[in-house]
Amino acid sequence: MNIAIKTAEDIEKMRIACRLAAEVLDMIDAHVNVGVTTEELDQICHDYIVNEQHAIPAPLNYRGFPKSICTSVNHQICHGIPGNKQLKSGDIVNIDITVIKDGYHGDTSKMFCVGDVSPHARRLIEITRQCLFLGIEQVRPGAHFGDIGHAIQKHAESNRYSVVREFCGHGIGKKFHEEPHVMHYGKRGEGAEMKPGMIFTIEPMINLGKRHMKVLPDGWTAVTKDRSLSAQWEHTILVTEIGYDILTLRPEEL
Ligand code: EYF
Ligand code: CO
Ligand code: CO
Repeated sequence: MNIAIKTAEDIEKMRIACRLAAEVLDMIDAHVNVGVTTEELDQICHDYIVNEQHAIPAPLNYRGFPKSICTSVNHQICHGIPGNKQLKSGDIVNIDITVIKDGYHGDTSKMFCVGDVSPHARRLIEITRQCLFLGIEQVRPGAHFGDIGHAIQKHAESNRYSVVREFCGHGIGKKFHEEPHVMHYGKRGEGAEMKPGMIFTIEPMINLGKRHMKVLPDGWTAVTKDRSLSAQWEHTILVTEIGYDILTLRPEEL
């Protein structure tokens, strides 16, 4: 496995791309309301990225993906295509943003609650957020990628949830997806060793029911086979000399 060690110049450019991606999530927050369509959210993000940030929405046309953001609602796990269905009270939605600025990618996602969301859905969202941060806390030079997966799987399963296996975090930089594959399940000490200058995403997808998924006939949207709710959060992480830096951290998370 060849995991890139980013140069100081790469890291500075990654910081900018990641900050822009985080700012799109902050901006879209006010628009995620009952009655809005995910297509409208896509258009607002697209215009903001292109016209205000002078950046490029990475998903658009990536491997043929038709939109600028991914919007995954309720039992949709990831890669939901924005469409003309209105959000309704009680929906939970993941918005996943990747921007390209000056040739570098920043990738982050968060969960939004629409109107009155049930306690069991809120609990899934919160445990999934904790899974992300428990994974992030494993990051330091000398740690193994399996440590991340182990921490996430342990927390999800001890709360009687399941971890989606088919999708993983990924190295990121000048390319949207680079080595390594960052699994959200696994054993401590397995996998490559982390080194300062590596940059990758952690993006656990956690289901309220069983872990199994299928892809809808649209060819993109992954959903839970048992139609149980699914949640996901994502950050882009830099391995530093002493630990980690969350490049996509938002002010609300400080
Ligand atoms: C051919 C896509 C390709 N893939 C990954 C392409 O890392 C991501 N989010 O954190 C991520 C986002 C997108 C993405 C947006 C579009 N694609 C999707 C589904 C299947 C597939 O296989
Ligand atoms: Co993403
Ligand atoms: Co990603």
